[in-house]
Amino acid sequence: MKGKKLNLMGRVLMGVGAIVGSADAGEMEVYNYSDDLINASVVIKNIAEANEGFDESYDFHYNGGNPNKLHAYVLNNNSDPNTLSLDSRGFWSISGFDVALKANEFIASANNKLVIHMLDNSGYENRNIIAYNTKSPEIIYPVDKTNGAMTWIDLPDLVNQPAGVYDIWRVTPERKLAGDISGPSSSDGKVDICDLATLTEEWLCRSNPGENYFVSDTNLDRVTNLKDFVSIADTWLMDDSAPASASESTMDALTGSYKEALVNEHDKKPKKSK
Ligand SMILES: [Ca+2]
Ligand SMILES: [Ca+2]
Repeated sequence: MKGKKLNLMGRVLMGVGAIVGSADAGEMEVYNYSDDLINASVVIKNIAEANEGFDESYDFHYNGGNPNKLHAYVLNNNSDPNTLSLDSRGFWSISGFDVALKANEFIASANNKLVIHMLDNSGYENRNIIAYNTKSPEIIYPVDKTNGAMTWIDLPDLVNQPAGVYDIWRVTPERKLAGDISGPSSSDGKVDICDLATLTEEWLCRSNPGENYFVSDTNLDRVTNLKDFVSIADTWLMDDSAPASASESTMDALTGSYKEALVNEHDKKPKKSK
């Protein structure tokens, strides 16, 4: 019962946070940049009310009139793909924006950079913004979250580049702590009973492609289950402002015993019934 009360309070706080924060959404502009050519860019935002997929209110399709040799847009898997020049997600969303870099026509020679301009970092307090080329996701580029900062990533020169998409970069506002799913707006930098309560409330909930993810779906597989519990367990009692290693011990015991219990469940010999 106590857990349920906490849970409801958490949801109310989240709702209030969403309303308060609706005018303060994070915003970045991502440039397909070259010193040698006119540049192209796309805007990506997190807005409290926005949907995971395309929504009329917050997303805009590319108008088709781009005269530039370079183009950048967000791939949209929900509607009219390849054309979003502004893509928005809910404040709480941790799903990545796939930015396509495209040559509109043959390019004989030009240098090339990906530039991420932080226009408004509000709402990203407990996030790390990262970027990577989907061809080499193991190489992570941290994005400078300072308001007005520009993160420059050198790309190979374009040489005899045919027209078409030549790279797809993913820009993701990931949580600093994987289990930090609840807080006043989307998260609060701590992993505690409130996060566990949200997980409990959404346990085994599923979402469909194009719909918003449940906030507790930490690995974006569209179901809240043991894998998401592990995200909370692995970051239990951690605090952004505290050294990461200082708070692991308490939950280690719980995680350990929980995992052990699961293993034992498999290995357990059936008890004899009288
Ligand atoms: Ca939290
Ligand atoms: Ca999940």
